[in-house]
Amino acid sequence: MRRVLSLAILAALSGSLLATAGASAASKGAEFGDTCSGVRAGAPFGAIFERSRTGAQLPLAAPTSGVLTKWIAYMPALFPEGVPPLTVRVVRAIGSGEVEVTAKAALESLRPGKNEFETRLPIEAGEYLAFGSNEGGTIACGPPSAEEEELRVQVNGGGIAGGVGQSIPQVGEKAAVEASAYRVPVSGVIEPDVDGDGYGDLTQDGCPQGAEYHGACPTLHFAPAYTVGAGSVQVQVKSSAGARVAVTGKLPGLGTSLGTRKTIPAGRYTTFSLAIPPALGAQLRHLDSRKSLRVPLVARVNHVTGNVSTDRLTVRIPGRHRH
Ligand SMILES: [Ca+2]
Repeated sequence: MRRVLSLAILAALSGSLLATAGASAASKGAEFGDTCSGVRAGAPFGAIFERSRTGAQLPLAAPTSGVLTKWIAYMPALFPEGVPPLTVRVVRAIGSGEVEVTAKAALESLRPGKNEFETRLPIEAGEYLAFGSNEGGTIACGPPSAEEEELRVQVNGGGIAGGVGQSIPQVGEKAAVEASAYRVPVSGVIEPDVDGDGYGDLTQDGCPQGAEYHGACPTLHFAPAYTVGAGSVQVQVKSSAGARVAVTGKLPGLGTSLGTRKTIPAGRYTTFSLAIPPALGAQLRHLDSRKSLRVPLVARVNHVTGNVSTDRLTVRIPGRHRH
């Protein structure tokens, strides 16, 4: 079975285009691809992607690494018959004549006009969206018209195999690419994934500060009451979600700290026992029992950056020197 991918080739991006993509990424993700309207079925490939095109409005390849959160297909007003469900494959160019499929979205039944589909696929800068089906057959915007050719709109794209009965590559597979001049009516939206959990940080990830959570980040609360014993201080902490929590305190001027950590369940106060270190014990023995030492404590969820999953409590530890 012959596998041929048709790839489109991509024009160099100007600095201003890149700057625009970066600015929009801050709020709603960066769009890339081609927004041309599909006009024809039966491009002789099972999947096609655009690599370069003179005058492209958007980057044709993913401008950054992150998560593909949406793909958009611009279909003809008169939708052709016999088009199978379509999807996008994320493809990475290997040299000029081959690609590897790194991810694939779900197959979708398309309708006339603009079609938008939510997805969640890892994507790296420089990868392309190849538009096609599972069984051969796709829709393209068509090669440049004679008029466009006069304006030197050149598309360098790639077609991946796909006559009827030919399979096209699945995730992890490679395919040869055959050059084509088709534009591809597909764009994608990419969001950053700073914590690397596979959820787009702008719209999919409720806790982009930590890879262990993609719902809301846990919130922590100290109980206001605490107990000071001979050798330790007991405080209570609860979390909105099960979490590995560290409670620590700095002792200014003593060059030491106190702290402990444990995994706690959601919604229930759990006791943390903080051993009083020798240096603090020594200081307390010299401190008048009518006075106390203020020790600021902080509770944090492990591996969640910033202050979103923290709480603070200052405990007062009485002196132990009696007259
Ligand atoms: Ca994320």
